[in-house]
Amino acid sequence: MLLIGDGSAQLTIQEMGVIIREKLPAVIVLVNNDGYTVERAIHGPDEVYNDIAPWRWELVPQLFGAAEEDHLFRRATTEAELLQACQDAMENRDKLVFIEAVTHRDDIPQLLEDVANALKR
Ligand SMILES: Cc1ncc(C[n+]2csc(CCOP(=O)(O)OP(=O)(O)O)c2C)c(N)n1
Ligand SMILES: [Mg+2]
Repeated sequence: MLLIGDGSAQLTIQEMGVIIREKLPAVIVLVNNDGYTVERAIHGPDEVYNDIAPWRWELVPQLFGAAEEDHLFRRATTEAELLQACQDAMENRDKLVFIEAVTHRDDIPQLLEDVANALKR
């Protein structure tokens, strides 16, 4: 089970090829918040260096060789869709399940906001 950001995933995505080659029944939850949100919170909320290319995540398992019947892709933009995607993952334990959880660009936890404000001070 992997929980990963969209920015981090763009640096490490080739490991999905290993997951597919080894037929690992992984569940990957990718938080798509359109870039380096933790960095935006710390410095440069609208600077281009915190932007990333918008990838077509639904195509990525195929790119790395996953057969149609061996993987499941779900995009969740609401809590209900995320819960459904998790349900689908539980019912497909033999497959690679790739969930794109879409959140707002600037949706951050209170703790991160507090830390960022302390750093700015
Ligand atoms: C190899 C490498 N490059 C750069 C960084 C600096 N860095 C730390 S967090 C981060 C952004 C992470 O973005 P994302 O994975 O999308 O997470 P988010 O904060 O958006 O949830 C970057 C670039 C790093 N830790 N490692
Ligand atoms: Mg991100």
